[in-house]
Amino acid sequence: MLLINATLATMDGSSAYGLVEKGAVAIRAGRIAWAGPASDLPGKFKLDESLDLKGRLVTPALIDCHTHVVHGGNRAREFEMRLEGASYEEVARAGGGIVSTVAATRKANQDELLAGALTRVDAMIAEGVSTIEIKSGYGLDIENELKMLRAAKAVAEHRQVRVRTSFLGAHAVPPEYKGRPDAYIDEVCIPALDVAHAEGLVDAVDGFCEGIAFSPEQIARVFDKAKALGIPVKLHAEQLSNLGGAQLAASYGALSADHLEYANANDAAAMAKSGTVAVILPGAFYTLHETAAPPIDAFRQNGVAMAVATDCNPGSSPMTSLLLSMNMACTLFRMTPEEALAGVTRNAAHALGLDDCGMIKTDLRADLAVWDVEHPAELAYRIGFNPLWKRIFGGTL
Ligand code: DI6
Ligand code: FE
Repeated sequence: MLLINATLATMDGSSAYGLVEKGAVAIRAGRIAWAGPASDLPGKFKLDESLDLKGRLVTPALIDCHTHVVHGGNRAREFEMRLEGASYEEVARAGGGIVSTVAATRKANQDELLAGALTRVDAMIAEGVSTIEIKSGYGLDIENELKMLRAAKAVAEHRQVRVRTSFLGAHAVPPEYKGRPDAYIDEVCIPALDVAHAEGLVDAVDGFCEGIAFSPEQIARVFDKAKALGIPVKLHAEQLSNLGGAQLAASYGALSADHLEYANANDAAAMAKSGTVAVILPGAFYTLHETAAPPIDAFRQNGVAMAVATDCNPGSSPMTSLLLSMNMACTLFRMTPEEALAGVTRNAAHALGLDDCGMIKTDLRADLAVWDVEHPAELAYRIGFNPLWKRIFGGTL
């Protein structure tokens, strides 16, 4: 297939948006065979079946690199409580919060979890998303963590989408281990990781390093296990306070550290050294009425790549719109529209350890989004509007 009469935002880092006016993209066998100005198109591609985009914008398909899209139930009641004055931490300590989603997730069977996730995944696909990271972390026992990961993998069998799974056994202490986080890590989390890995269910290992969750020492034990199994790590770090999670993640060469509202310039420097991507999650900042913004300037100055994701979860970010995340990243954190688009394409791919997507470039997967807009800044600029015209997944419209 040959796309002609297109504006391309290749996001290849060569110039602003990697913008190409009057561009063409040749697609063969699910890959990008050629992309550039139509005037430079090699003759052999001119014979391909062509699709006239009438000037529409083509970007890499979007990548949501941080989601909890598989979960049971919802937390609308907690939303009300927080509006009545309770804080996120107070709700969590009162047995609500993550633990209430754990109860609902344990109750659901794998098919029910899948069906719930698909409704949210469909909303993401409708906005041009081709790759979704999905975490476990609401099962918190071996069987239920496996059930979540199997449901996550099954998403890719039911929809035209790629899934990368992260094992998040160290998300919260379940009620049966209340007050015994170390025992939970040793008796449940690490053995669950072993079993899930043996079943091929784990692409990365994640954790929640926070006062209401796990300490850096406890996370380090899980990361040591991941390292022994050869699995890359990432971490929810400095979301509600600074416990040193970003530094810990960097010391393990983590793919990403995520949230980072309470991170500082030293954390940014450590992340730059280890090539750890900063995943910015404005949906959680917004939902929790957070006032501390992630240190975007420090990430910029240190050359830390920034990704943007929905954090789609029932508690702190009940959001499926990656386009809205981009808008929030700009308006709330003053990221540029170009940084926001890089954050859901090239840098989101990095955050998942993927090198075959996230840009429009020869040999990469032909995962593309075609938008009814004139300029790529429009994608982050609009609020609650979806200008997707068509999505191309693995070369298929
Ligand atoms: N940080 C978050 O924002 C989510 N998990 C995490 O570690 C929230 C999960 C939830 O509230 O259910
Ligand atoms: Fe999260």
